[in-house]
Amino acid sequence: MKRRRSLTQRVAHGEPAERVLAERLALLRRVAPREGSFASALHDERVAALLGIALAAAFGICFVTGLISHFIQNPLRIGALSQPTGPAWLYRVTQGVHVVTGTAAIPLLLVKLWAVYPRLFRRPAVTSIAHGIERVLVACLVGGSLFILMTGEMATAQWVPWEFRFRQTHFWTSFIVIGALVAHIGAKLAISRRALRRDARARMRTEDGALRASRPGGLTRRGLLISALAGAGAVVLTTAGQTLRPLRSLALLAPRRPDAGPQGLPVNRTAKAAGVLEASHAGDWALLIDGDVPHPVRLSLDDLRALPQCHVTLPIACVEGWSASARWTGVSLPALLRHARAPKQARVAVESLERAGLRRSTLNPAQAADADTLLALAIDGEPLHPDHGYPCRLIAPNRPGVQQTKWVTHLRVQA
Ligand SMILES: Nc1nc2c(c(=O)[nH]1)N[C@H]1C(S)=C(S)[C@@H](COP(=O)(O)O)O[C@H]1N2
Ligand SMILES: [Mo]
Repeated sequence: MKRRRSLTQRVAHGEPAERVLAERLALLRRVAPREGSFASALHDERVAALLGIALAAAFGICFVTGLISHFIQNPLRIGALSQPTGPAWLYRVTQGVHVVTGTAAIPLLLVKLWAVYPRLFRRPAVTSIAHGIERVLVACLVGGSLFILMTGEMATAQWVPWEFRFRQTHFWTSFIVIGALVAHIGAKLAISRRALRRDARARMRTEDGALRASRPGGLTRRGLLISALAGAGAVVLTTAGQTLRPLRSLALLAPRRPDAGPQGLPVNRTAKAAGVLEASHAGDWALLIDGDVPHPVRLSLDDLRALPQCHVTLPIACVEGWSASARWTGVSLPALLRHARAPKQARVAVESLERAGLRRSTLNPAQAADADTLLALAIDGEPLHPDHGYPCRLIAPNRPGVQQTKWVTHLRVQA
């Protein structure tokens, strides 16, 4: 039997290279998959449309809650308008919902991509300029969604092997994704409507017309849709426990349970890891209040304990999506500022003993003036555990956890 020659051998034997290549391309074209090669009835417009509706809802909620969370953390300063300090629970809710809906979108997106991937093989790939633009937008939508959901998940698990700044990248990519999503919905509206209506009619005619499986006994379209939604529901149930205490025992997928930690509260960074264990327990620890004040003050821990104590119930709400409420006792910040005769409407930089990492955060004038903003000394009447910020930590309404500075030692007033 004659052995088949390789392309290079044939060319070396004098065959024209164009002919050899053209033959090979023709062969590839014959064996390459095309849209029609995927016989499953599950790769279907109605399935794609219904999954699209579920995904658009998840993405929409995730985007809006993400924006609110972003502007709570990074307030827009418009004239004299200051970010409101309430409602106290707002960031907890927006960030909790943001992380849960983003996570639930993952199974929906994967099933949707599986349902539509045969369209990658539709030929011709591009039929007009408008169609070309639509394809590019779909590529942005798919790439952006996969990127934003995967890196978001990794960030909640504190697995950050990249160099870029997560929050900015996450924020800007979300506009690309939502922009491409809106354009995609616009482009597919007519087809989806038709698919949804057509099926309703077909179902009236034949009992099982719309529910047909690709193979007898195989997965039906309804089965696929129910599985995708059940997958998303299972993700919600097994992550929401990181912020909803009653569901905490189900929080299998969540990196945190809201009650696991000293004093019944999770710890993001321990005193040891922050390198402050010694300094926070030193006898000469003091709180310094200075900056733009006529009367800088230095208070020992006993001085702080001797001041009137307030009690507030406020959550620690981490950007990673977990949150937990606690009853805090300490000195209210406006009272401390009055002690130093700080001007009204001042911003206050709150600085930690920690030298690297999250060593300071800033209170805007409204937050600094809010009586519920405390330098907390105790949780549930017990002195703060070293990992929760002993001897004192900031706790203020409607702030992301990263801004609730622990091991505070210095308040710098900025008029
Ligand atoms: N000085 C300092 N304060 C900090 C942190 C930190 O690493 N260093 N972590 C912050 C983050 S990200 C969160 S979510 C909360 C967690 O508070 P907890 O450990 O008392 O629950 O503390 C915040 N305060
Ligand atoms: Mo956090």
